[in-house]
Amino acid sequence: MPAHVDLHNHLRKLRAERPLHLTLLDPGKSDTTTIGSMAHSAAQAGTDAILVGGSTGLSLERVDAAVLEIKEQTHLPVILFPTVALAVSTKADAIFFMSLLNSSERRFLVGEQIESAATVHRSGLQPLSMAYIIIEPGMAAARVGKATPLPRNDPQPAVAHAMAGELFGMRYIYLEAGSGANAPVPPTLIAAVRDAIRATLIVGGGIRTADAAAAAVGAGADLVVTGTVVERASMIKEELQPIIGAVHAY
Ligand code: 1GP
Repeated sequence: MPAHVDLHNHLRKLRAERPLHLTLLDPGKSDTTTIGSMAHSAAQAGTDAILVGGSTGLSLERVDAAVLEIKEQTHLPVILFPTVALAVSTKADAIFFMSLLNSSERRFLVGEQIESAATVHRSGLQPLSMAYIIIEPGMAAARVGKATPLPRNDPQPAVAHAMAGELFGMRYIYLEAGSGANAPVPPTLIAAVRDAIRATLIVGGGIRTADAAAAAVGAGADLVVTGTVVERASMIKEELQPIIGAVHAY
């Protein structure tokens, strides 16, 4: 996507028409060529943007190479979804500049962010401020981020975290069940958070079917993220299309 485009505005305009689907690609799990072909297929299936990130095995070299390859293979916006400052690639269009609100470690609340701030400032990466909130089961994101996942059957803690994120001025709130979760964030929890905030609501983790994607947008998600479904698919375009279709159809 052209460098001068305001991605926040672009997403906002698209969202005014329909919810959005984002594909998460993890350079810690897949090599550069595989990432490129996954991005190509996801673009053909109609995804709206590519997120690049992961919890383990990331280096700047791997993230840079992945971003460049995605840009080679697609015209989609590329947004970094970083865990650590050292993996902040300046080749992307934007960065979810995020705080893991239920982490018990300063490093994931503000430390990595302080470390990467000068790079982000210099880079031309568009910062998209985000409150990252991990819900049970949480998976590697919770383990690596030193977060006790919030309960999935009691919406109140998640609502309070989301409200705090919005009061901080964060424009995006991400409810994360963790990559590979056996169940996604429950629709009742999504709906409770939706009712409490006006910020753009992102939901991901454990969404692998069109029904699950439809349930997330039906409950109020603006953006739905899937990752594992692409990594595991034998025919990415065919398997991703119904999920994206369910998101776009709402
Ligand atoms: C993880 O929410 C994302 O950060 C995606 O999760 O891999 O389970 O789709 P899945």
